[in-house]
Amino acid sequence: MTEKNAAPSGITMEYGTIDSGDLESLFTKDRDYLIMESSPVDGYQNLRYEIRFPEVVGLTRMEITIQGVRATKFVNQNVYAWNYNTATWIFGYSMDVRPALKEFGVSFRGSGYSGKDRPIRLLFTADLKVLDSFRVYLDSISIMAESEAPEATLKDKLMALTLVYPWDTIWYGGAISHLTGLGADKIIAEMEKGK
Ligand SMILES: [Ca+2]
Repeated sequence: MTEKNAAPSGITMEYGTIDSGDLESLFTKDRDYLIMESSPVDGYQNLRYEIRFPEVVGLTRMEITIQGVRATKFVNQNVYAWNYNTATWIFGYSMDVRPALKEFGVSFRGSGYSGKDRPIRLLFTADLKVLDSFRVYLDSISIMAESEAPEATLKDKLMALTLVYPWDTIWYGGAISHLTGLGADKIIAEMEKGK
């Protein structure tokens, strides 16, 4: 299991415009804000944008931290993450954004949220049935990503396994047994090849 922190790598506005700041404004909590303004869509003021993060191979969990959030009107901003397995946006959290600065944490667990050539994609949506536009301020956003260590060597994996199963149990009667769980089939295949 490995953990790493990632900063945003891209932003796309679907509804709304960027008033000031840019992607780099989101890297640190420093009162340098990304400020976005809603656009009118079918009688609503709408803000809909996607923020991407670098791919994390073997991602099993992600904790998203959003700091220094405020809006010029009371508005709920929904957060979704794209799941490549189901090809749908998975709802994560509804952020109750106020004119006063707030902080939010959103988590997603499971597979399908990232992988090789599959950046983490987060979607933020907010709409209000009002005439005048509203603005949303974001100071920083970051992800703590937890993954099954793809770079772990066979030895690392076996060392972890031997904590659960002693060697003589694994090499029971000259054959490999008692190996189950994620990646066990690959380990057995490699061990069989090397014996
Ligand atoms: Ca900032």
